[in-house]
Amino acid sequence: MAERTATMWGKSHDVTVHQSDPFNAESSLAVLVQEPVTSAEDFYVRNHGPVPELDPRLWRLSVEGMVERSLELSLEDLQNRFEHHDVAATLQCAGNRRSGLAKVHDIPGHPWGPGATSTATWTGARLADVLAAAGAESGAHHVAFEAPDIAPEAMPPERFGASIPIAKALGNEVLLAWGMNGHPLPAVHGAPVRVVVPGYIGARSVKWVERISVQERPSQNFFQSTAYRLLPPGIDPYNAPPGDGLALGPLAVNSAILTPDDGAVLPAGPTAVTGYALSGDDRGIARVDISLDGGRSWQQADLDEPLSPWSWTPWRITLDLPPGDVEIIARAWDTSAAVQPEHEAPLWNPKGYFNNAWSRINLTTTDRPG
Ligand SMILES: Nc1nc2c(c(=O)[nH]1)N[C@H]1C(S)=C(S)[C@@H](COP(=O)(O)O)O[C@H]1N2
Ligand SMILES: [Mo]
Repeated sequence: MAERTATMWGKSHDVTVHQSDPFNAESSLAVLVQEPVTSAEDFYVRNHGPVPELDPRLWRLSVEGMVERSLELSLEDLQNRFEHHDVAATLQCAGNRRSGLAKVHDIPGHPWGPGATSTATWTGARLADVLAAAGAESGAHHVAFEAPDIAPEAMPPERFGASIPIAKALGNEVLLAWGMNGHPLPAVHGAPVRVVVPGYIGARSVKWVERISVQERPSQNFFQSTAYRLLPPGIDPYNAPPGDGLALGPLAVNSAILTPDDGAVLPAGPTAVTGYALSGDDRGIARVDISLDGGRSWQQADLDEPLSPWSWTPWRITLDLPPGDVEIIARAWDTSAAVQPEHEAPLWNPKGYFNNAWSRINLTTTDRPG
């Protein structure tokens, strides 16, 4: 069943399906490491409701609120009236690595590993250009997005929405994207047009966007006011009122070990270890440290040049693994000198967001042959 749904949405057999309906799937770690850009068939999917299958000829985008001129744009308008831009950007769900937090204490929601993240080259118009055409008024502080998919988890059920501060919305990196890796956006990723907000949690990159509103306050939508908020421990995540906790925006510095697999059995000796590192907003990755002795000593991984300031930094290192049980630890530093914290327990929060504790895998090595 899960396999069938994955194929239905154009996904490869390598993705891990967490839910068939709504469709939610995590990328394979071994596949993520192979290319700096993730193919559409291997890109993770996070849906809160059924995928709306929209006719691109009938789709319209309205731009309204605190603007001098409201706009109603067809896909042709968007493509003909505005310059086209390509941005390589990583999307990452705020729930990425939730499974690690759930081991500390129960958390409702999909037990995502480190594969709720992927990178694509997005093609579209700059949100800033569209806002300039509408003429945002002074006094506007937020830009809200709304899509037609109805999420049953909101009470009462509600369309998916989000907002970002206007300063972010005016950044050159924020796109209204119709293309993904040189192809039209697939339905499951938001066709005909989605917002791409690089450096922010994935939830702000609203798929199937059809309404943009320039406003004084953040969106009142469930996914801005109630979900995707970091709550203090001790709060019931099902009954927290709107406005509780802090609304998540820019991602925290994070990394993951992609290969070898956690739990692998392999020969001792020189072994290639690979992963990704990513930070929030316009912060880059400065360093990735690797430890084989629980964090007493560290060596530095080699960093690949990221495709853009908005995409992850793949890293690699060859480690001489001793025979026996081995734990490999990775931690990333970003360009603001923020570093991943050691433990998951102090990061625990009722909805399981922002697990950026040190990444760890445990291996068993067998004696070198001969
Ligand atoms: N309309 C709409 N947009 C959405 C969502 C959704 O459920 N509906 N999920 C969000 C979340 S939580 C994430 S992490 C990203 C995932 O994007 P992807 O499915 O293209 O990987 O889309 C975001 N945009
Ligand atoms: Mo997400």
